[in-house]
Amino acid sequence: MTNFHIRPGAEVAAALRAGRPVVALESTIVSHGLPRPDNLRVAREIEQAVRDAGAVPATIGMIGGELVVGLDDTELTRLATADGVSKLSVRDLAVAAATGADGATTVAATSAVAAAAGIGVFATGGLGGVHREAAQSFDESADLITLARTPIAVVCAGVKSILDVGATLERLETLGVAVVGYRTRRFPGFYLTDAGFDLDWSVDSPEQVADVLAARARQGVHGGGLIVANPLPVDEQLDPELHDRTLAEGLALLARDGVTGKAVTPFLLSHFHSATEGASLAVNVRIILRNADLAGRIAVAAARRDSA
Ligand code: PSU
Ligand code: MN
Repeated sequence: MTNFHIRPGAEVAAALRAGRPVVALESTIVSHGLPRPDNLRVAREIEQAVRDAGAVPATIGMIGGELVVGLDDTELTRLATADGVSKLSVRDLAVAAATGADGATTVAATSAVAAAAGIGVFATGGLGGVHREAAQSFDESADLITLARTPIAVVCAGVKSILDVGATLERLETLGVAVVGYRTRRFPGFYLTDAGFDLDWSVDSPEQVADVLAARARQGVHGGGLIVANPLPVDEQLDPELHDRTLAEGLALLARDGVTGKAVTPFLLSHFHSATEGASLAVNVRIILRNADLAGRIAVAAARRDSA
């Protein structure tokens, strides 16, 4: 069990004490996943989407070595605009804390910290996963192994389409991470509605997700995460042809520039944003806002169930 030293924001602390619905949000999409200056505006809109759904947003990040659950607007601005904000996965948290760093938490780090803070629902854009050619590079996001160990529901639009989606689904199965489609039996591909893979399970409502979470707790399945895959409607996805072309270019640039490790994901996302002249950014923002809304409604349903 983790024992993070966490500083909850005042509103989040009060909500958790009172059993009110809270949704965790990550900060890596803000500092590394979205281009400036849109990133700060979008970060605020994500929080507002959670509020509109009836829950309290808790954006998680590290400020001067302190893990904050529920960044205030000054802190959010700092992570969105300062230079030298590190991208923090779980393994980085102790080093960053000890050195007094500013850092943005990935899906992995956000999940681990949120669960330790007692938050059960988390919204993001797309999960990390197995990269293409991972058989040579061994590049698999720590998001997967962390979700195998962390009891949290993550609402996402599948995994980023820059990844090997089939291999990622296989790894999720091996790692014991449950995956349900939200009103679909096809796994979404982030920018694209459908990544080309079937899902075993589909749920129809926030209440049904809350039922799943309650059943897992009753069964004693405390270990792992639940992925709620929420696809974009077809008419809102990125043009698939533009998507495929941009991805091929991005992968070629990645190889040319020798980009590896944790720089891979931000590099490809940034290539998409510039090469599609903002089209992928608009889609990315829609994805996150829709996920924040659904996560908010799931948190409300779960809180209602707990207090019944
Ligand atoms: N999804 C997005 N934008 C992002 C990410 C996901 O739409 O920036 C981030 C998340 O924080 C995720 C991380 O955890 O990318 C995965 O990085 P890596 O592949 O290096 O593990
Ligand atoms: Mn990686």
